[in-house]
This record gives sequence, structure tokens and C-alpha cells, in this order.
Amino acid sequence: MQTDFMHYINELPEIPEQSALAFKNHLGELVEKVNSMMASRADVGILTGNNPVLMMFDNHKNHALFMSNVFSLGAWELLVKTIPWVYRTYYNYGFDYAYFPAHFKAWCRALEQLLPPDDAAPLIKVYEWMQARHEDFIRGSEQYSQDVPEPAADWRETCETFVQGLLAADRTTCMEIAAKSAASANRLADFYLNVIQPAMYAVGSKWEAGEISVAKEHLASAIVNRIMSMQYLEVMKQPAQSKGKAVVTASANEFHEIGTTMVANLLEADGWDVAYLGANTPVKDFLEFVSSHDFYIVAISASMVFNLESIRNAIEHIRSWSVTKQPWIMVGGLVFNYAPELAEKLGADGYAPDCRQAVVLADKWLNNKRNT
Ligand code: B12
Repeated sequence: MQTDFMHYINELPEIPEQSALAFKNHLGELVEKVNSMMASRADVGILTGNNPVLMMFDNHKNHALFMSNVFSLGAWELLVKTIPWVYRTYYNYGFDYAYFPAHFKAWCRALEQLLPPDDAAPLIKVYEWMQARHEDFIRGSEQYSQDVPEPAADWRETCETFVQGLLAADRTTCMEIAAKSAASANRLADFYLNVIQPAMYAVGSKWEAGEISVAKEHLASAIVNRIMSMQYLEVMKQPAQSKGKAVVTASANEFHEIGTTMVANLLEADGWDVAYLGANTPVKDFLEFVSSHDFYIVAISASMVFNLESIRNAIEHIRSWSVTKQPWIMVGGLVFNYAPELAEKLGADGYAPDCRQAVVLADKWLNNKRNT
């Protein structure tokens, strides 16, 4: 991911809490207003490359949730890193670059119409800034390349064959590679980090470039999930679970769970007694679950910016519990790899960039109770 827009951050205004809150509270109405303004334009077909209008509506919904998180967390670095990606991806799917300033303008008008003027003013400045930087974002989009983690040299060929297998629906080859590469629990981390993770990132880059369909990406995810379950049964027979209790989940509304599963499996292989909740755990249910167990470690994953607020809410609740009930909280996932400083902003104790480092972090906390 290109980072040459970081110096633009100081052009962006402070967002008062009240404005961020107003944006969040009017999210649904704002999206509807922008949808209707954009859909009624005579040039909507040109702007969206004649894609179904629902694709544009989907973008407006994701954009609103994304901006709500950016405003409330002041996460400008994520804004400047993500905009070129959005331009690039929608452009690859046929949208015209002119769509972007047009929809930023629609957001300005919706904000003017729906929010009290004092709340709207700083938010409108951000949208005006995005319009003013349009040409730079096009340049950023053209230069954009996703950071794809490279497998170690001696794994490269295996990873390449695995990717081909995923894309060709050749689950037999993928399963054979998995069986050969990770015949025991202590080989799992190498297999995850040198085969599955770079393979899934490569799949993501192809999807983003419009080279493969959503169906192929789903197929790859499904093969990987089946392989990881198969390995779980075969190599994780009875790891000793003496280190303490940990709960691992993807945040509310977070459907990326492969990396989360890796963290859960490696913690378990390392001797932690893990409750793994999987994807999209609602905050309320998560809190109920965590509060009724004595977890030493809570691990929360997110890939999408628009899920950060729900992690902040969950952590804020946990921090309001008595001192003796405080677990160690770690966060991770793609969005934190873009902006690791968010971990502290959300109130977590730590962050790790990958599943192996997550285990190192947990072990650092071992025998070191948070409240002592
Ligand atoms: C598969 C996939 C999906 C699948 C997920 C299926 C599943 N069962 O998990 C589905 C179809 C659901 C999906 C949906 C979407 N996706 Co998607 N997806 C991917 C893809 C291709 C692979 C994800 C993956 O498995 N990566 C491999 C794992 C191993 O890597 P990882 O998650 O980073 O995990 C590692 C570390 O981050 C860390 N880690 C992870 N969790 C944790 C937790 C803790 C506590 C710690 C310490 C560490 C840690 O350890 C892991 C192992 O080392 C990525 C591409 C990519 N670059 O990742 C896009 C990607 C993440 N998706 C993307 C998008 C846009 C979406 C959608 C918005 C698409 C849409 N329009 O609907 C939705 C959002 C859904 C939602 N609300 O969550 C974009 C995000 C772009 C951005 N800049 O924000 C990406 C990057 C694709 C791209 N190249 O453009 N997606």
C-alpha cells in the first residue's frame, strides 16, 4: 500500500466529538439522501460504468460506516491510505473517476441538509478537501499496489502451486500441500504464514484488480477453511492447555475470519485454553460471554475500518469492570497492520502483526496478571 499521502494529514481539520456523533446518529438518513441524489443524476450510468445501482449504494453504506469510524477516532492515516484503494478498486470494476468528486459533493449537500450547521461544518471541510485532492487520488490509485506478504524463498513454489489450486478449485492439490507442509502442530505457523496468508492476499489482489470473481474468492476462502478444519482435527489432537484461558473472536460485523482462526489455533497449540468464537460476534453477546468466564486474554480481530468503533465499545465496557476482572486485550488484523497505533487508541494492551507474533505477545503476558 502506498503511503505518500501521509503528509496531507495536517490539511485535515479537528473533528469535534459532537460532529462525529451527529454523523453517526444520522448515518442512515445521510446514506439515503446521497443514494437518491446520485441515482437521480442523468449521468449515473456513465459514473458507475453501468454497474447495478446497488453496487453504488453498497459503496455509500460502506463509505458512511468507514467515515464514521474515521471521524470518531480521528484516524486520518486510514483515510489517506484507503482512498486510493477505493478509487482503484471501483475504477477496476468500471466506475468513472468522476464518480468520486460527484459523490463527495453529494455528501456535502446531504450534510448541509440533515445536520445542524455547526456539526456539519467541520465534516463538510473534509469532503471539500477530498474533492480538492481528486487528481492526487487518481495518481495514488494508479500507483497503488497492495502490500502482499512474501513467503520465505523455500516456500515460494509451494505457495504458488497452492494459489493455482485455489483458483482452479483443485482442492485435492491444496489438501495434499497442507498435509505435507504441516504434519504436526509446530509446523502450522510456517504453513499459515508462508502459504495460506500470502495465497489469500494474492487472491484479494486479483479480486481487487477485477481479474477474478467474488465466486472464485469465496471458493478460495472455503477451501482454506476446510483445510484448516481438517488440519485442526489431525494435528491438534490434545495440546496441553496449561497457560490459561483465552477468547478469540472477529469483531461485530467482521466476516474475515481466516486470520482470526490462525491466531486461535496457534494460541491453542501453544498451550492456551482457547474459546474461539469465529466471525461477526455482536458486542453485547461477546461482553456477556467474556464476563461470565475468567479469561486471561481477550483477542479481537478486524480487517475493515468500519468495524473499529465496535471494538472500541467492547474494550470500553471491559475496562469498566472491576480491576480483578481485567483480562489482557490484544487486537490485530489487516486494519491494524495499516495503522498499528490504533490499538492504543482503542484501549487495547497490545497488537501483533501476525499469528506467530500474537503467540509471542500472549506468552509475554503469561504469569504477569494485568491488575497486579
Ligand atoms: C477472503 C476475503 C473475504 C471473505 C472472508 C471469508 C472468510 N471466511 O474469512 C469475504 C467474502 C466475507 C469478504 C468480505 C469483504 N471483504 Co474481503 N477479503 C478477503 C481476502 C481476499 C482474504 C482475507 C484473508 O483471509 N486473509 C489472510 C489472513 C491470514 O490474513 P489477515 O486477515 O491479515 O490475518 C493475519 C494478521 O492480520 C493477523 N491477525 C488477524 N487477526 C488477528 C487478531 C489478533 C488479536 C492478532 C494479534 C493478529 C491478527 O494474523 C493473521 C495471520 O498472520 C482479503 C485480501 C487480504 N489482503 O487480506 C480481502 C479484503 C480484506 N476484503 C476487502 C473488502 C473490501 C471486503 C468487503 C467490504 C467486500 C464487499 N464489498 O462486500 C467485505 C467486508 C465484509 C465484512 N463486513 O467484514 C478488502 C479490504 C480493503 C481495505 N483497504 O479495507 C481486501 C483487502 C481485498 C482487497 N485487496 O481489496 N472478504
